Amino acid sequence: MIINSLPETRLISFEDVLDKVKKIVEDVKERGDAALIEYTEKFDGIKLNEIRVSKTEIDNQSKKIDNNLRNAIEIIIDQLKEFHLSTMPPQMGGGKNGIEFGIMWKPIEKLGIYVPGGKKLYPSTLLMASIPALVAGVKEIYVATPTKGEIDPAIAYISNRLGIKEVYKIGGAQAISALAYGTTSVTKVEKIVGPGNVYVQAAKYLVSKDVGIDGIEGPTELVIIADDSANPEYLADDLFAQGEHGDSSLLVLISLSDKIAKEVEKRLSSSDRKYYVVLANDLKEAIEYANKIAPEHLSLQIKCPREALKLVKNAGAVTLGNTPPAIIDYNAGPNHILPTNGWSRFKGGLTIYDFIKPITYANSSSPNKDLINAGITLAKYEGFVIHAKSISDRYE
Ligand code: HSO
Ligand code: ZN
Repeated sequence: MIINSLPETRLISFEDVLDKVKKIVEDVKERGDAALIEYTEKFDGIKLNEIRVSKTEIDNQSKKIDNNLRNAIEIIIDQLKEFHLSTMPPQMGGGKNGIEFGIMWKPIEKLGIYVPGGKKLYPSTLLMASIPALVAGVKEIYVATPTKGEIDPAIAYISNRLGIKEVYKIGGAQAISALAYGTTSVTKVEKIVGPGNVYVQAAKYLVSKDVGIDGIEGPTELVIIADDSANPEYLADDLFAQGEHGDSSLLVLISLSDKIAKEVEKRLSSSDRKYYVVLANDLKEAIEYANKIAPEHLSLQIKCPREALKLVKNAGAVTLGNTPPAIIDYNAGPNHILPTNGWSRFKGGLTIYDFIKPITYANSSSPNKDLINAGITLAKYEGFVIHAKSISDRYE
């Protein structure tokens, strides 16, 4: 079905499942492993003897991947590392009025990564979450992923290769609660990142009062801006590609050319899922539409993508010109864990900055007199006389 208007604002709607998820989260928090085993049997149909994947199983499963896949994973690890290393913060700080100030970046200690299972496998998500964390200096990474019995060979290989501390065969809201609060088998972490279905996202929302989360990720979104330099075949491919994630992916083509729009519509018409195809009068208008949607992936398949990039205000990740958006999903370097549901208005995709915290410091033996007095004056105005005294006693 083709809709020739812009999509309505989408809202993350997990209200329907929130009550159910709350019960699961609280049950796991209270009963730990026993609850995890029950929910895994109920929802995943798996009877777990061990929640934690044994070293032997990880070793055996990782041997099952062929050389071709192993080489692919190695090349991608290198590429992702390079991207994240290129974003490391420089030494920051300086001084003014006799005060030395600065920032010390410290990694979080224990990280939980949720790797979705279900109909599709997501070893790429394990790479996308763990590599920036490792580059940031996170020492302990714990992974929860639902299985069909045995752990996926590619996930096992990556876990071994990257030194993941533990992998748990659990999914859904129960896995998020276990990582947030800890159980006998599952280590409690400081932050949980990774995409997942509506139950996983609702659980992340609930535990976010106690642990850090990366955000609430909804279904995949792709907005393409195309002009007559674009190839309709590729445009349709890109839309079909993100449609592989399921029926709720948001797929939009903003076309500057009537001819291109018609060509793409022809290709899309065989499919019964929803596509949005809209015409824009000029590039400025097209970018305005895209900024309004604030998509997860934005693709600029136009003659002058760099110029257009400067006008982009809201997007998770952008691909320029003929670059396929799927390269972000796998092998370009930037993350595929990105803000959805219009959240790119106020946040970006996962980077090393999700795993390091700025700890600020100040140091001075002899600040400037005016600065000392300014502090004392403001403290007294607020009625904090001892604050004022503690400054004046030192420096006056
Ligand atoms: N397009 C998804 C990521 C993904 N695609 C993983 C394939 N595997 C969200 O950016
Ligand atoms: Zn994708």
